[in-house]
Amino acid sequence: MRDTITTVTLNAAIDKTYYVPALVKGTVMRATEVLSMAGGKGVNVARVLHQLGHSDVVATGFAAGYNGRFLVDRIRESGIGAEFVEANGESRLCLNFIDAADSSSTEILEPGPQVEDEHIAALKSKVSELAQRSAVVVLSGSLPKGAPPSLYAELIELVRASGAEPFLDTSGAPLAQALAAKPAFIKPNEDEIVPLLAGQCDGNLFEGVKSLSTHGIRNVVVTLGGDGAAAIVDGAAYRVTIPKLQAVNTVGCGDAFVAGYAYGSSRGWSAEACLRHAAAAGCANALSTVAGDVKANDFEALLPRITIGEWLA
Ligand code: TA6
Repeated sequence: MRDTITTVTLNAAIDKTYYVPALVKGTVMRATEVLSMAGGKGVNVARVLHQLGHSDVVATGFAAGYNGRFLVDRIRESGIGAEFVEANGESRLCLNFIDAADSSSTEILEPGPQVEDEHIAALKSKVSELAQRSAVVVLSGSLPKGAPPSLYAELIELVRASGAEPFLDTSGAPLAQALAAKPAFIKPNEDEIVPLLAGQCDGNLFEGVKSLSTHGIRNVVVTLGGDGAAAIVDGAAYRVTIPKLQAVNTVGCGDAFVAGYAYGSSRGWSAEACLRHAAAAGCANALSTVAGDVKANDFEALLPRITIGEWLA
């Protein structure tokens, strides 16, 4: 029985969240609170898995320079294994400005360091090694400069060859290229899936998701923000409804959703149970001040408020 869940963050970051009284372009604003966390989508997934009670979590990816050392130290301090490949330059900062007036979030995401062929080769062998003891390997986020758009497809093949389930959460060209490698799970939001379906299925979301599912992707979930999610898992269609919430910070909700799903999937749970756990984690993240953070009491209170029904075409 494999207990490890590995997360791969190729473009890890320090996530900085600035709370400002009102965000007004072209003015000087003073932050009332600033929070810094180890981040990037896969790191957030790792943290939430650990908070949900999965003790054997390892985070890998590229880490560079002073920022890379900061984030590896923070990950280890939180009880998560960190086995990053060192790259040149500096890991990036991702900035999130939360406007207290309307709780809206404005993000500025740096492009990240340049990675070279030798780093990519080292990363591939690290992912293969970790996948051999993992139930699930979650691949998340954008690619750093120098990484080919085919990299996720190559990693999916490696993960599958090592006997683990490859989960993928990315967008744009890296997602489009990775679909042919048939990840076990994808979670685009509506904006991310529409370009993938351009010219197909007459823009019909249900038909689009169904076509991805019939092409060998076992778990296709589309997150719909405050409207919950829709999914096709092993051919069965589900509609996930979530409660109305007073969100504090919605950045990282998708990562928490992936963590909840991986938690259930690694335990062999039903699609309904995985979706419920995922949606409760995603909602709980919205109640925290920082990205990729789920408080146990919020999560427990939200679980019974998630409804899983049938998704009707
Ligand atoms: O999902 C939220 C978030 O993880 C932020 O914390 C930030 O680090 C960002 O996404 C990075 O996304 P990207 O797609 O650029 O890798």
